[in-house]
Amino acid sequence: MADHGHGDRARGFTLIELLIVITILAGLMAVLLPNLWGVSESTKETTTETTMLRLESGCRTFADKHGYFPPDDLRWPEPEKKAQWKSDNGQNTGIESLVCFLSQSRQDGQDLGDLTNQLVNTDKDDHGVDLPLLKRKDRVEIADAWGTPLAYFGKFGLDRQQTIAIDENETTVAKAKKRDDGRVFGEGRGQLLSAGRDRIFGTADDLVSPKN
Ligand SMILES: [Ca+2]
Ligand SMILES: [Ca+2]
Ligand SMILES: [Ca+2]
Repeated sequence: MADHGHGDRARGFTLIELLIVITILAGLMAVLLPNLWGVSESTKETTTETTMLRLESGCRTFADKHGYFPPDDLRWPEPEKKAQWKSDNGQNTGIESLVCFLSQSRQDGQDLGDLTNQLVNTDKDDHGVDLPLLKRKDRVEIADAWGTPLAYFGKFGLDRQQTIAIDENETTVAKAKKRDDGRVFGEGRGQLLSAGRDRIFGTADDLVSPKN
């Protein structure tokens, strides 16, 4: 009987110890996980903003050379220049157009070839011809760090909503983000917009460039 009682106490003690350990671990996770989550989310924000700044600088280089900002409709504004590529399916057109125009020459734009992880093609379309710098036919767009294609509104397209393909089966609509005074960010230049961590356009976590 005595042994039996001792055994019960030993088992009970082990269970209590186990519970304490579980409680401590749960407490640690509750403290640490949101921090780790927060760090990775802010890293993604930084990555996305860096990409947008780079595209913005590409836009300025392009504008210095051509006298206008890259179009968001895959059409050359100069009537004598005729696009060699196919017309678009109406999805991701703004950002596809930006990639296309920045990729025409290194002097006029930016070689985006090293953005491998961010070059996506969620609407699975193609140009029909190779882009000069990227040397690929698929009509790629640039995604933010959460995998949603960025929206690019050109100078004359800031009041036009765009259809963005989240993936092959889901599309959403993006509108240029407005400042508190009701004017759009990037007025007179153009705007880049990320849907942010919630992957929904038009919510508070959206990232915009330029910031004025
Ligand atoms: Ca498209
Ligand atoms: Ca595409
Ligand atoms: Ca959002």
